[in-house]
Amino acid sequence: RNICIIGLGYIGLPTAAVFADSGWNVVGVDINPIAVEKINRGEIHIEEVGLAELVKKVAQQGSLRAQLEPTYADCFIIAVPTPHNEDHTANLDYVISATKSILPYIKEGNIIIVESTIPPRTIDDVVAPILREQGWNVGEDIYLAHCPERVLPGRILIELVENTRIVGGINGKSAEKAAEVYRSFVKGQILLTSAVSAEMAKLMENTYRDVNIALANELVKISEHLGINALEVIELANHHPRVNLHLPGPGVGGHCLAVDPYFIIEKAPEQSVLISDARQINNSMPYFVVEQLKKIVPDNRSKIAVFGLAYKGNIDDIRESPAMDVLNILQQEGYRLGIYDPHVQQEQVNFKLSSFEEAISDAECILVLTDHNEFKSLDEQQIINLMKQPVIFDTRNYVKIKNKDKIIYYNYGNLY
Ligand code: SAJ
Repeated sequence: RNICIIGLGYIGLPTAAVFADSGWNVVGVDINPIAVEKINRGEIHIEEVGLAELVKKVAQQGSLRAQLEPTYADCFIIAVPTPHNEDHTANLDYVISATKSILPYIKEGNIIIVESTIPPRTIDDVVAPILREQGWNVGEDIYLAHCPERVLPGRILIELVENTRIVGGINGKSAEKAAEVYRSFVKGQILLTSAVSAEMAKLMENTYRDVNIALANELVKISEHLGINALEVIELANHHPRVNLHLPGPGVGGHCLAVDPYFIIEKAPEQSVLISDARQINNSMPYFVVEQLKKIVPDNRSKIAVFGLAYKGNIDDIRESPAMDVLNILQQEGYRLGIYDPHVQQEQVNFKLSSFEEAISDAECILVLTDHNEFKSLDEQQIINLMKQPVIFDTRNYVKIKNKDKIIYYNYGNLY
């Protein structure tokens, strides 16, 4: 059986490799000629655990081949990015052009699957009409479904196989046909539904997390105002069997949680009150962090050591990272900065990164913004020796301090 996968990025390439390893003859399509050449040589252009070995294997055995243009196949999978516009609305240009690119190759009986994250009703209102314009009776002559990806970077190859998969068809027959495709390798459950429910379920998973984090962040603001230890409150409340307050922090980053809720808001702005407020609360956290820091270090001629740029721990991804916002605000306030992130490379940013020692030298506060493993236990002797005053403000409640008598430690539990 032949499958053609459009988009060979973080989702498309692992998906293509897994299909190629499960008995399918796979053609991967990407507009990037460097990616195409590399994959055909059995190499990869992105980093993901286990992917290099798998791509090498399937490229060598000939079951995965990459090219710049689509070709005839039994099934087409669209896995292109959905960037967002300035006003946070979804930019569907890639999804639309990918759909149009396969039109000349579609034959009766083909299955077309969109994996890209899309606003609710996109399959019904945007993708299906493009196919209908070509004269296809969608759902009868050809089948159309949305099967959102929900894998976690670093565990993609495992989660692709083991996670539950949502398969949303434009009609029941389409869902059934698309589910058959995934049954070739998915060990998790396959849940059949409508396209619009699949679109909404994917977005709500990330929105659920975003709203819950906003609740925790709001608790921190309330507690700071009233003189309450927010972290203790979370600890206590979470002993209740049906309560799971999330972790507060400097804000919410990444290209999923900080982006996907807007795809719901754009379609139903008047109804999305809570979702929209949650976004605002999380977006306000970098300002809150700087306000608190100003109480600790009021003199803006001081040096601050900023620890962590990545949007979460142990990754190098700085997309939508709240740490970048904190950095900008601190710069506007006039503070001198030493910036340290052991996971981020100098080429990724247009300002200078420092070593641990450089960053803390002469600094009056270490501001922890990311929960990297390296920050759990810091070299306290160096902190005591090199800093102007040994103070830490830990927005993640992550650092463990041994010399409690020598180092002043603030987190969201003792802001008052
Ligand atoms: N964060 C908090 N407090 C928390 C949990 C997270 O402040 O209690 C912050 C993190 O620091 C980070 C942001 O939220 O800045 C997002 O991190 P995350 O680990 O929650 O999620 P992502 O964006 O790395 O991946 C999510 C996952 N979705 C869910 O867990 C529902 C993943 O399974 C999805 O595949 C991915 O989005 C996606 O591609 O949509």
